[in-house]
Amino acid sequence: MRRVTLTQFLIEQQRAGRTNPDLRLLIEVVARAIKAIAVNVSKGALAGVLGEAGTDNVQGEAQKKLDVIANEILLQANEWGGHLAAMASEEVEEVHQIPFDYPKGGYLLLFDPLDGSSNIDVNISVGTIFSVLRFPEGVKEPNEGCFLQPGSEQVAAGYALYGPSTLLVLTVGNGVHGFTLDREMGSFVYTHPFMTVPVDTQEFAINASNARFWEPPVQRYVTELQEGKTGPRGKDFNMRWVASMVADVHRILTRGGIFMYPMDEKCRDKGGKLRLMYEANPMAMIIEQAGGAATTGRQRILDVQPEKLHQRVPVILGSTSEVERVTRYHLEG
Ligand code: FBP
Repeated sequence: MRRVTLTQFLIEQQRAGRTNPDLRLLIEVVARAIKAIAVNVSKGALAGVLGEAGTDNVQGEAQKKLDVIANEILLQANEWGGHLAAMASEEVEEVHQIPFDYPKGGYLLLFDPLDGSSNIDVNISVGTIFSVLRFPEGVKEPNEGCFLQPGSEQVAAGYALYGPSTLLVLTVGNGVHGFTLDREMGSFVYTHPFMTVPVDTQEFAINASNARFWEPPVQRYVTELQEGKTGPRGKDFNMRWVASMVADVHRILTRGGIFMYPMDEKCRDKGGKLRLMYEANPMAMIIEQAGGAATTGRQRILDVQPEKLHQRVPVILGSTSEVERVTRYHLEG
């Protein structure tokens, strides 16, 4: 089979009118940054990049050294790229402005530089998640308000998975496509065309240690899954929880499943656990582009009107039939 690189794939998308030169070049800059992050992640203790950084992020969470390194790599690469008006990162409180002496562009980039931080020091897969929005016309200075667009306004979304192999999974609104990093060539090679989420599944992912905090609809749904053949579902379900959203979502994109980080009494005061703008929205766009569904339990995630850059939301996504069932349980109250 002809090996197609990410660059060739994006040029073909552009020729087909599905993307434009600026967005294509922006995605290539992000992909280059991801390759640099992959090198750091794979070096681990050899490069002294494991462990705590000794600082906290905007969410008040202790930062890992790799959180800071990955964040710096993405900021520096994209500041220089010339395709952005501004950026937003899980690790930075304010909107990150492009230095005055660098060229600016028509897009806004949002990212979680290193997702699954709790798994870094134990060598379990982690990732990077990104989302691209248009910079609103007529606005002079980029500010937080520019970013507060519903997920349905995203023009591109993707994630990198730093696992046994490094993968880049991407959508520009024409299906979901996966690329594997060929370390010898130093290029991402097109290996997973038109990834789709099977409609049905017998696999669910949730942090069961939070069970006592769940709302009744989730209690009911998970209990029925655990009852399996002996219960109303009449079939057995298996559970998986990597605690790296990227790894759990990639499994679902590959073989189906449902991922849940629902509202519960432990995270209610924060509005949920996962962040809307650079975790839930990009993953929801990818899952929907792959034929799946993504809700908060009560609303389609891509329809949520953002109010704050770092706001959190409940997340339920994956195989349509299961997402629709647990959402129905929420709406039945
Ligand atoms: P960050 O690591 O980027 O803060 O992401 C949050 C996250 O690690 C998700 O990747 C994952 O799904 C979830 O938190 C795991 O939560 P828990 O520790 O409750 O299992």
